[in-house]
Amino acid sequence: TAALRFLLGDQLSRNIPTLCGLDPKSDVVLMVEVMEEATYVRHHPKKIAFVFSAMRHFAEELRAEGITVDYVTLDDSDNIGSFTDELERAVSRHKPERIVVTEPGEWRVRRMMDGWREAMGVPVKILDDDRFLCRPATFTRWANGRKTLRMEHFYREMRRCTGFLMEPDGTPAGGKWNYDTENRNALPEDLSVPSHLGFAPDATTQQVLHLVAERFGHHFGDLDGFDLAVTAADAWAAFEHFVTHALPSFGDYQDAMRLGEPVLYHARIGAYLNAGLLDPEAVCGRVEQAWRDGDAPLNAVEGFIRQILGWREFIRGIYWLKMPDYAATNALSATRPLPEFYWTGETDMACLRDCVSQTRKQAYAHHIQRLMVTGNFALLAGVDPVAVNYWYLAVYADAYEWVELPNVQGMALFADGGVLASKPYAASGKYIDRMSNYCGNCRYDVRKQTEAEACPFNALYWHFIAKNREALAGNPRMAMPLRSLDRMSPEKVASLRSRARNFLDSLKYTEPGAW
Ligand code: FAD
Ligand code: DLZ
Ligand code: SF4
Repeated sequence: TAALRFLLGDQLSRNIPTLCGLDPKSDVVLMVEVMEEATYVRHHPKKIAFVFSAMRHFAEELRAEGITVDYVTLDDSDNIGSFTDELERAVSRHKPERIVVTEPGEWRVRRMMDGWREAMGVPVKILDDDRFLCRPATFTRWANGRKTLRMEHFYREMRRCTGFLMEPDGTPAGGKWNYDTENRNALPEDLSVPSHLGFAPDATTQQVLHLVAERFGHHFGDLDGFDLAVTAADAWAAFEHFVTHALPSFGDYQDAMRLGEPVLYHARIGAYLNAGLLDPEAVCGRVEQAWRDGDAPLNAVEGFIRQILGWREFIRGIYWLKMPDYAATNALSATRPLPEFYWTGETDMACLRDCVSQTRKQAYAHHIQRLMVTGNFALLAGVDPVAVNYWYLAVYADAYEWVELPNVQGMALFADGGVLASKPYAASGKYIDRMSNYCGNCRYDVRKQTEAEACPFNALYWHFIAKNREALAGNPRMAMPLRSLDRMSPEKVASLRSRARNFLDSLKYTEPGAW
């Protein structure tokens, strides 16, 4: 064998650098299902099934082109369970002249890869992952010398250099860079939401579902009802369905939540993008085309492109700029264990119950649910970032550390002290009530503050502001809540804080490692 081309489970793109210049006569593509990747956190069974099935389908597509794929399944009796061990075994099988890989998404795996250069006894070529629109080195150059790193500045640079939604004279389409002020509507009660395209499992997926049920059935999450796309063609069909049916209202209802409706006007393509089944540039191009064809308004299209060209790329840039120290930041000294209801869904708080239960069923929640319900609660309650990160990395089908960690550490928990966000996204029950119909279906009363039946988010919010007042005092964007706190009577503050403490004391908690 000339080149052994090692392809990871989130690199399922035909144009991945690993496969560039492949010679079917002399090269072998290696793909491995390994216990280490399936259990470094206890992933949701739907996520494992998605990755394995997408890997198997991708291998079949390569074989159909006449490429030799050496595919090691999880239940292969010789499988020794880790990337490094399986690569070593493959090297002794194929005796390649060189190994070719593309840099991985995670720091953890990057460290392994750096070790391969010595361990494998053959040259290892680690290629840049050019499926992203901004390379880590370019991001570092952009970041160097800036006092603060803000997505909005980065995003404008990205718009300029890619040309997405730009007029020929270099101005942004429609005259504004950002239409977010038009994107914060609550969902009218009588509005029926669009359907989303799901896919019945084929024979390959059914085999995988069987394997996953047997090996990982004890992980948090339901396996039944699996309907994710597992090929690039189906992922694109799901995305096209979104473009036709949901994109036109994506902007208007981006922040809305409704009981029992997990997806609303979102695309549900995170898992497809992150595994390589969809290409971010193609997705942005298709959405821009919908606007140029008059099929979707600019506020929706700009809002959607900003999520991918702006947020997704910015988040990845922060990850590689700040790792490995970033994972250990804890600016607000949060130490509480994770409440048990994150794993059981057993709570009287209707918002949290809905978000956890749909997460268990579908390995999915949309951004505002992740940020303003489960994330906000963890922030206000002062849950240890390590425990919160474990949960987010395990439960979502689109979770890989490069994108999960900055979103949790920086956006939801403010654990990085403001590297990523200019203020903590802390909110009382009022925000959840404005953006959802949860509160009307809840045992707690969102208008009450300190009574036993009062919405816990209200007291927790003021408890959080009071507890972290020193850490937040220098932040101009926190001046308003801090002033409101100062205007409250000491008795009011004391009763809010005691309500918060009593509520937190009444919860059950999980110890690390319990899941
Ligand atoms: P849509 O709302 O339809 O948006 C389209 C796409 O934009 C998404 O698929 C995603 O690729 C991109 N996008 C949107 N927001 C972000 C963001 N903040 N960061 C990066 N990309 C973004 N996203 C992940 O892909 N993996 C994660 O593990 C993950 N963990 C998160 C944890 C927390 C606490 C928060 C607040 C956000 C997290 N996100 C994560 C970002 C975002 O919530 C998801 O990308 C989104 O909900 C996926 O659903 P969708 O495809 O329907 O998104
Ligand atoms: C997420 C995942 C899982 C569950 N299993 C595998 C696997 O068995 N084999 C594989 O190649 N990749 C898997 N992945 C994706 C990897 O964890 C991912 O490639 C690394 O985290 C680098 O981002
Ligand atoms: Fe959530 Fe409070 Fe509303 Fe209940 S009342 S759904 S706990 S925000």
